[in-house]
Amino acid sequence: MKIVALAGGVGGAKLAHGLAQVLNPEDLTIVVNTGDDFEQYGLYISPDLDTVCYTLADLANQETGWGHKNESWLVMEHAVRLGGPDWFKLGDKDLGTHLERTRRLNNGQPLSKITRDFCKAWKVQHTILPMSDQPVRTIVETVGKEISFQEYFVHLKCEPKVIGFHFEGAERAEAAPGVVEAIDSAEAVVICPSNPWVSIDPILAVANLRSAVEAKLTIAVSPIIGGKAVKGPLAKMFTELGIQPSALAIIEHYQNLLNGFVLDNIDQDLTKMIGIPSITTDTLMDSLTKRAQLAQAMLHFMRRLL
Ligand code: GDP
Ligand code: FO1
Repeated sequence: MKIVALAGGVGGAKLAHGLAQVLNPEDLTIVVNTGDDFEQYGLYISPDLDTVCYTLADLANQETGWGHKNESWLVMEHAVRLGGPDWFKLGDKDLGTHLERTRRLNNGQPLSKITRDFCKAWKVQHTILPMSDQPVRTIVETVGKEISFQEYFVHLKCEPKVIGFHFEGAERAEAAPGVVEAIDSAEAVVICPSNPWVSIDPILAVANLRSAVEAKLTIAVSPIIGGKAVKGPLAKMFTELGIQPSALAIIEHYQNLLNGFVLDNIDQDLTKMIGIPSITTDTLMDSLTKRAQLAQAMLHFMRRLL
């Protein structure tokens, strides 16, 4: 069964990893949010792309949820001692990724090609693509101020109250080479349990990507379990936007895009209020086995819907 998964960082990478355990390389393409990308120390950083690639390469730092495993911090320590910014931590191994990616970008290579080359070097067999080769930047709208994504998320620790989001450059951006082709030839699209506001919406803001998804059977997994986010500011964002955080709010968010929905066993009571086919299962991916089990349950569900 050919699948395209749309993914952000932490939640997206976990399900993408599960899907990679149960699908052959030619049957899975993971399209990753690049709205979080920014420059620090003159280097191009693509956090979600790196989280997904490192996770599938078994190089991810499990403790932080971002960055490279077995990390050391010598370069950053020296730079900070000289007055460099310290709020965004770049480990030594991770810096190697950013250095080489920035070098290639400066030589005119597109992000999608660089990602393909890096995945080959990391022996990642499934296809990982950035949503676009053109810049799309998530801007967080807060009272009286618009804030760039990493400034909001990492520097300000998600403290400002959000009133909305927009995605600079999305109207001009096109899906990266291979993205629309992968969606067109897939049997289904999986929206990973990523943050809908700042991980999935930037992907869907790329017009030709969204219209390709609209033509497909599309299934989402709820990133909200029992009214709470597993990690990160998602529940806080919903509340600040005047919406009660719940799995139902996720369905509402994706409106007419979904043909099926996966929610946690804990939220069993909500299923009678869902107007589309749904399954409940254990969606908390706190082990490698549980990532694969959730992916397998989704495949069964999607086969039933096709
Ligand atoms: P980010 O870009 O690093 O913020 O990562 P994502 O947007 O991909 O994922 C963040 C979302 O993943 C949060 O809203 C979490 O609630 C959700 N999440 C993280 N781990 C899990 C999990 O094991 N199961 C489910 N259902 N959601 C998860
Ligand atoms: N998140 C943090 O909360 N603090 C950091 O210092 C930090 C560094 C970092 C370095 C590389 C990378 O790829 C990601 C990093 N993140 C850090 C993750 C952060 O960028 C966000 O979790 C994502 O953008 C949200 O998807």
